[in-house]
Amino acid sequence: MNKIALVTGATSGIGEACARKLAVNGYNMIITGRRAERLDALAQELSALGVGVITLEFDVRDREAATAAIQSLPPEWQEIDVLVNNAGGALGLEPEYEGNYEDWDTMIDTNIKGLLTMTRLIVPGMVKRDRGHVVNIGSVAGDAAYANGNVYCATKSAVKALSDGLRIDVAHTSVRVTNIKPGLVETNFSVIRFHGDKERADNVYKGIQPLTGEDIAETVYFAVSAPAHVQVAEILVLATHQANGSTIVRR
Ligand code: NDP
Ligand code: 8X3
Repeated sequence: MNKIALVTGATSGIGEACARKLAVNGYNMIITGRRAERLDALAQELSALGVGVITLEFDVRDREAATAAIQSLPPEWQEIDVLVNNAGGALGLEPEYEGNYEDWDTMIDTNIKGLLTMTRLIVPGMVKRDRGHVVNIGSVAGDAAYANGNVYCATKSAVKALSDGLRIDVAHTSVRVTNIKPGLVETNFSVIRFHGDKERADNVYKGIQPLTGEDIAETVYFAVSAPAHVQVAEILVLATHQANGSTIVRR
């Protein structure tokens, strides 16, 4: 059987592009997300490439659902080689002292606790098999806070800490851990951040050529396809006229 990759949040943006990139390169795919119809459409497309595909519809914030989903996999599909912890996002862009409690909870529960749940479910098998790769999708936002980014930036700092911590905890095995830290990537990210305000979302990418989900998938695959003795610990990928989370030159 080909190697198996599981991508969370494969229904859109970076996750969808990662699923395509891995499938094109022969991985059997487990694609997850909350929107079943989008998972089904992607499954059809990837199956046509000749790889096996399983869709799992669950919310990464729901530990019981995540556990049941992983346990529902046929035994040979539970031997996951690559876990891409991608599901996540931002909600709101306000001063910390004016933020919305619900938005905070959603970001913390998804970006930190959801990622941890998936790690806890899948990494024990990797450790046992002495083989595997965890790719966490962090962000430039985790390197330094930017104005009004507060809680989102904190969740991505947590992704960095959790990636670094996991790398230490599996260092006695051949399991590798990579934190990919994208800058501005044009996906559905900003539409969700601004609660559906498309015009405000479009403004985020005005005057600068943003990255695409495919650009990030390339970096994920670079890390995953490196020789077994090479552990790509982190990759920071920015748009060309972006210097960090705050400095973006629009022309
Ligand atoms: P999108 O909004 O396009 O995609 C987000 C994906 O996450 C969707 O597939 C969505 O699936 C999934 N998701 C969100 N919440 C949940 C949940 N509770 N349970 C399961 N799946 C969930 O955004 P991106 O592709 O841009 O974002 C992907 C990751 O990349 C995020 O972690 C984001 O923080 C990070 N990132 C994005 C950057 C950008 O500029 N776009 C830059 C740096 C990092 P569904 O709705 O079907 O559940
Ligand atoms: C997403 C990139 O700069 O909007 O993590 O936070 S940014």
